[in-house]
Amino acid sequence: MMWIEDLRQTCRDRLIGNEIFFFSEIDSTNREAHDRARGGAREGTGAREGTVILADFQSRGKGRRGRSWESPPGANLYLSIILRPPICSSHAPQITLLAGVAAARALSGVSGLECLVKWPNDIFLRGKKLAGILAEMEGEGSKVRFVILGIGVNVNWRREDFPADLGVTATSLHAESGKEISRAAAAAGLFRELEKEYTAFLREGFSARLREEWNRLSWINGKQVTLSSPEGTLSGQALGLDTDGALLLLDGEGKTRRFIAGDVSLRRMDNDENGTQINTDEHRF
Ligand code: BT5
Repeated sequence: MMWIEDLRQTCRDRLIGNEIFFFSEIDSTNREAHDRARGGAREGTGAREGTVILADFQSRGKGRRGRSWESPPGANLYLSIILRPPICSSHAPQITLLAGVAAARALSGVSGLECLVKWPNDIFLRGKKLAGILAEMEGEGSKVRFVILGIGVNVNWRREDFPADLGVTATSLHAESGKEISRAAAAAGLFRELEKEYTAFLREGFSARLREEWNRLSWINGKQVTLSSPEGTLSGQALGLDTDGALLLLDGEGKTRRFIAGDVSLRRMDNDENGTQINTDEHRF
């Protein structure tokens, strides 16, 4: 496909996208990236950092917790990036947050529309899900061996082609702008912003600047949300990120509560600006 060649040209001197493996059809780019990151016994250490697996169609696109990602051909971006950050496993979830900031910025840039982050792994546009992030880590002791950063973006998906169950909750750049958007340009912008945030993260860790940027782009800050975690559910006002990336919530008694690693889910019961009700989203940080 032509657009892959354009993308390869744009990214050939960069860290992210230096090597791009393209599949017209695959089960899941995260699965493929995982296998390549591990490498076979004979290949030694596995694929290098920044390697991208990109597909036109996924037959078993993955969401979190066994959920699936709708991945029709010819319209969208499904990609996975191999990262090898020298960090503690406990900090790996911060990569989802930095990727959210990078993706929101890149997708706003390419579409001219306001794309926002929703804790911990969604990109929202006009109150609907535009993109999802699935970061899967493999550890070695307490350190990260590699992270597979998977991102699915609805780019040129026509609204009339959405499956019925996503009709209300999902959107695409085309559905909101009415314009065909170049997948090569969207991917190139995404890789550029990701590389910027990722290299800053390697230098500075999860910095105050990154946290403020996330908060500025947050779709939920200031809103009433309900979070479900293994300890139960809690409704409150989303205050934004704590210094480590945990979500802060102001409960009914005026106490600030932290939500961090483990099985945290988020449920929104109030109506968003468009009057759509979204009450079954689940999230794990
Ligand atoms: C996510 O999961 O949002 C992570 C999605 C990651 C997909 C990428 S594509 C490239 C890479 N390779 C993979 O195999 N996966 C990654 P989660 O937060 O669990 O959300 C999943 C839920 O989003 C589903 O249960 C649906 O409700 C909804 N959904 C499914 N497909 C969608 C789509 N194309 N657009 C918007 N929402 C969708």
